Amino acid sequence: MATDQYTHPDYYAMDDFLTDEQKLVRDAARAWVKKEVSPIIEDNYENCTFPRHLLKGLGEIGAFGPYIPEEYGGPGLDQISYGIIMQELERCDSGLRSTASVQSSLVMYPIWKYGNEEQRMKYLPKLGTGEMIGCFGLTEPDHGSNPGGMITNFKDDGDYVILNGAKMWISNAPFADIAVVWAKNEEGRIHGLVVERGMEGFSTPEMHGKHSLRASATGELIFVNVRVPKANILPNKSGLGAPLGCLDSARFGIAWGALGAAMDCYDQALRYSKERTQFGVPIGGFQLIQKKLAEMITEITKAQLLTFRLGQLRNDGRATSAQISMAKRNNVEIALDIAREARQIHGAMGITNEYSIMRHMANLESVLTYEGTHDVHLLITGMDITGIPAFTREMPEL
Ligand code: TGC
Ligand code: FAD
Repeated sequence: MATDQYTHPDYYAMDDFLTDEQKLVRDAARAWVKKEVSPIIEDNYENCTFPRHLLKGLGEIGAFGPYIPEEYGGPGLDQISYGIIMQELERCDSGLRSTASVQSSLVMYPIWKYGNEEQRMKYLPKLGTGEMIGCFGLTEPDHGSNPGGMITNFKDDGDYVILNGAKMWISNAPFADIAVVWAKNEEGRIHGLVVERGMEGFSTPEMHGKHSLRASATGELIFVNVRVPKANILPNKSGLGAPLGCLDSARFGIAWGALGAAMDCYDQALRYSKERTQFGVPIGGFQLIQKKLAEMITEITKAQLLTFRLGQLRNDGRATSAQISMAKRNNVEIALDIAREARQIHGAMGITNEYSIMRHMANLESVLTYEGTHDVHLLITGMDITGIPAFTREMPEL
């Protein structure tokens, strides 16, 4: 990949809204990404490997649990700082952000919010530094958009429970030390359990053949009569609302992150349009190229405003799940549209690994689907404004 020359677009002076601390967080994350990740990410993407040597650095820039309080070893930052870090990571690669958002929102968040003090002290400090890596098992082979139908289950066995079932499409699974797993008890109630690598009957085979998110490791979680100590059950929340609460946090980070990918594509397209000449003039002088660029910056600016306001609401504890869904859905959609337009502006060069655009485009196809598909988020908005859920339909007579 060519040298990373990224400067972020800020057409409406959004920087004026950031505190000095938020700017410092951003600058540290950006400098680290440019120095440590940009030079190697194309190779990892090509070889379909996650750069595990980066885990310690991710911990050092505060990417693992930015909002976890200092008493549990976290940096104690606000939600906007969390969003900014996810944006800087995804500006480089969605897989890099995936690793950080799973660790933060889907592993540290439930242990912090639903765990007891002993569980918090045992896991959070090590997860914060990257010494320990976690994954989150909600999706099953036959239950993706409808996680409430899950069949993974556990039965009582004295001081233990016996866990059986399988999870699929799990980010970080192949190398995770622990998994926060969602499973039903004998009454059919969903609980979160911390399953540790090495427990007998627990395996994490890697999934292969992805054309998207190739620099992120994805795997299965398989449980065959795994004896999990009852002490590993997260005691403070159960029911489907527990994993969905984690998704709120992760989707918030994705809204910021996907916008980062969009900003990177725009930044490259703008630069290229001034450098590349055809018919004796820079292509940026053609009206049709300007239309693409002008529409890109308009969508980016609207998304920046939406996302920043969501950050304020989240900081105040007022962001609703539906508001988060709207931002996740909008920002991934505009990012994909912008990646496609930026690819066109680069002509043939746009399909090469000299530029990150095609990698962003392929990655964003996963982002469009995970953490709630594009259409599920639209239905969440629909339900919020009408009060009528449209997720299920009576099976018609055929
Ligand atoms: P529904 O009846 O609507 O709700 C069940 C209970 O949950 C509550 N609830 C929420 N609580 C907190 N946050 C939310 N966002 C919530 N949404 C709903 C709700 O109030 C209810 O509580 P209670 O007390 O009344 O029982 O549930 P439903 O079965 O009809 O499903 C609704 C639907 C479709 C929106 C939901 O299931 C959904 O969001 N599906 C999408 C599944 C999904 O997003 N999976 C993501 C897996 S993790 C992942 O993709 C990680 S990728 C990570 C990476 O690499 O970055
Ligand atoms: P399905 O639910 O089968 O959906 C198929 C299609 O049907 C979609 O277009 C969907 O929008 C549509 N559809 C479904 N229900 C409805 C409805 N009611 N109305 C209208 N349309 C509907 N999961 C985890 O638990 N942990 C992870 O770490 C994780 N990481 C992932 C990493 C990657 C790279 C990917 C691709 C996925 C990951 N997932 C993870 C899984 C992800 O959350 C699911 O893929 C997602 O929730 C969709 O489920 P599905 O793929 O089974 O699609």
